[in-house]
Amino acid sequence: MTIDTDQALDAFYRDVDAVGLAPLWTVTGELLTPVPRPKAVPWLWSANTYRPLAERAIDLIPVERGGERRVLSLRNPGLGGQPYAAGTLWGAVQCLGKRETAPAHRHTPGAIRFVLEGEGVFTTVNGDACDMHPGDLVLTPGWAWHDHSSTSDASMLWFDGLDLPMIQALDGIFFEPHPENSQPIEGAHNRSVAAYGTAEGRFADDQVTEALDQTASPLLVYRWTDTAAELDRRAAARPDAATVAVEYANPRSGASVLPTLACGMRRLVAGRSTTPYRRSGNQIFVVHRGTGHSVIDGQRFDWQHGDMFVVPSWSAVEHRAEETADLFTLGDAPVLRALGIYREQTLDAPQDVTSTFVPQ
Ligand code: GTQ
Ligand code: FE2
Repeated sequence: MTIDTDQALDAFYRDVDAVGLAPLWTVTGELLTPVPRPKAVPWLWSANTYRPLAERAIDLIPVERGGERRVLSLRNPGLGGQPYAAGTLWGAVQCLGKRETAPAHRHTPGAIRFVLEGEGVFTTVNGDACDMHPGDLVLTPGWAWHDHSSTSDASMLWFDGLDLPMIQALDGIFFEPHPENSQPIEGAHNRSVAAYGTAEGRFADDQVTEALDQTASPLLVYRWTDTAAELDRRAAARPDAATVAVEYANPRSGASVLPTLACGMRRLVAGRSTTPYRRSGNQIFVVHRGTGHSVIDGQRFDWQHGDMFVVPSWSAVEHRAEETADLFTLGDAPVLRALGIYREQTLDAPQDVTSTFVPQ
């Protein structure tokens, strides 16, 4: 190219930039990648690390209006300091000390709780007080009033999953505090369990494939005892399987528990490796029971009860339990499915392990 053309090009790019335009052709390869390139990286937060910090937070930090919740969020180091576990998913540890109440509020992001340890807390969701026990899944759908109250002398820990970053990306965040610290409770506790707790269709296969349901499941609590019984049944029916899984389903429609979020539980038989796969959409895993490891994009992540790890979109993943394990999973696949862009792939061979993750 001649000097004239070089100068003309430089001037052109300056003029384009100066008026708030950007050329696509210089960034096409970064924008239209052959496969998803999530900024979030595979990562693990160990219970041994977060548990003592949660206990210190209980001693140091009151739960008050404004702050609203005593929550430590999973901050993925790939996301440049944003407090998100993955590009679309919020993951966190929430703790409540004895006899405390986290004030009532509502917001457009939907939330799910998976209980890690402790007893005596209930979450009130639009007037229905939902008792929480370890292994239970509790839903707080978008725009539902919710507050958490401890009735015991022990503290309690649970995992929070929200679609907050997704709703944030859509510029759809609305938030409102309730006029009272705790909302009124209507009738007996666990009304949604009384109405739907034994409903057909509250557990679906590995992944729900129904069309999007714009409403959340009317069943707000999925008890661990029921989930465990369902997994036992599935494992008994498939004695040769290395893994069985359920997805928690909306018993009314067969869709995912929330319009944006899918929750599941995967049981891993000790000493058997699962088939490696990739899926579009992000996933957070919470280890409910057992020990083992997962290989994510060639990196080995060892885990035990209470550990949480992220499998970003299109990362290759396979699992292996040392002791029979149950892994709770949270994912955004319902959104990709609703938009017709969901993809998955089974890989032919186990991954080569090239490194081992060292938890912080
Ligand atoms: O418990 O209401 O982890 O509003 C983040 C935002 C929990 C909650 C979180 C929330 C909550
Ligand atoms: Fe909330």
